[in-house]
Amino acid sequence: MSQTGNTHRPKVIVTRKLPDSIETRMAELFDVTLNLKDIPFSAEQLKAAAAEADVLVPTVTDTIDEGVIAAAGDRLKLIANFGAGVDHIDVSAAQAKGVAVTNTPGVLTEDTADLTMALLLSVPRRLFEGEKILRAGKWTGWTPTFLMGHRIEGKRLGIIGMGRIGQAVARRAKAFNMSVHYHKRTRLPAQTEAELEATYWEDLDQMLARMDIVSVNCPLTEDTNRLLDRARLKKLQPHAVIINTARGEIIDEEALADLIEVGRIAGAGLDVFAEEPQINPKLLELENVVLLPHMGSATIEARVGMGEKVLINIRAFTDGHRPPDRVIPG
Ligand code: 8YV
Repeated sequence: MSQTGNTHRPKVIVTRKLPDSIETRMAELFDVTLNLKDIPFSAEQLKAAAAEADVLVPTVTDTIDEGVIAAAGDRLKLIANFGAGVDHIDVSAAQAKGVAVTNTPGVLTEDTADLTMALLLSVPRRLFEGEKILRAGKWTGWTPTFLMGHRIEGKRLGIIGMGRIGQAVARRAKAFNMSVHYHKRTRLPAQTEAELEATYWEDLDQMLARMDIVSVNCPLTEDTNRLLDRARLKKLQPHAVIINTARGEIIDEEALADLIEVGRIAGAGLDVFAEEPQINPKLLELENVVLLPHMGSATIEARVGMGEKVLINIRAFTDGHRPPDRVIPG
């Protein structure tokens, strides 16, 4: 690897293969160890990396728990996560050990909102059912009643979590003439609410009972873990569809599959799962469920943007400044 001769280059360990342009810049700036083969680290490898690095760059596939943080020597000062969600990192344990955590918000907002809309359109319009039939050579031609789904326009969309991504979904939904509703811990400023033409529900159960489509766009925290448990899912109307591009753990997947199977919920579009990459087998059996492999931010633009954010956070931090995307324990 080429070196510029700077003697104070921080030791940075990256756990997964990142876009080439980001890796190249990392090599120019830092004493970096890349994972070009992209084989995920074991818990032991993570501990070893934490002990050896000044800066660790993990992703959603690395569990940075108390054990990993405890294994860090005095050297580790920053965990610069490649991704917005930090539910896989014990941020409190890091803070207690004097290790800062940063993430990459903002650069994946629009892409994740696009994917949310893609699922939101796919389930009611039965896109993947049609695709499957056609590819299987089972399409016998147009008929007046074949694959009838449901109209999107005029439907009520309930967004759970109205942060950056939730609001980007709301803007898109507005363009589709949907009626936007939301639930969030803290209500949006009146002006933002007015711009989005969004109706606030302080009580999630009340909102769920009234929606045609529900989109999960909140981070995974202790409070949102299994937020949509069996009892809550039962509040949905039988024609309702649920979309999740946030984190699988927010929904009780077993209950979701059961309720879809018996027709108590109409369908689901899921990009995230509680036990990735394992998928609950019951979900795989269901026709009216669209399942995607956690690809909300999978655009070249977003992934390069995320990498650039990681670079900026590391550079700011190691230059003695406050990194722009510091995560404070919630
Ligand atoms: C990322 C995500 O691809 O940023 C997030 O929180 O869920 C994904 O879009 C992943 O986290 C990368 O670590």
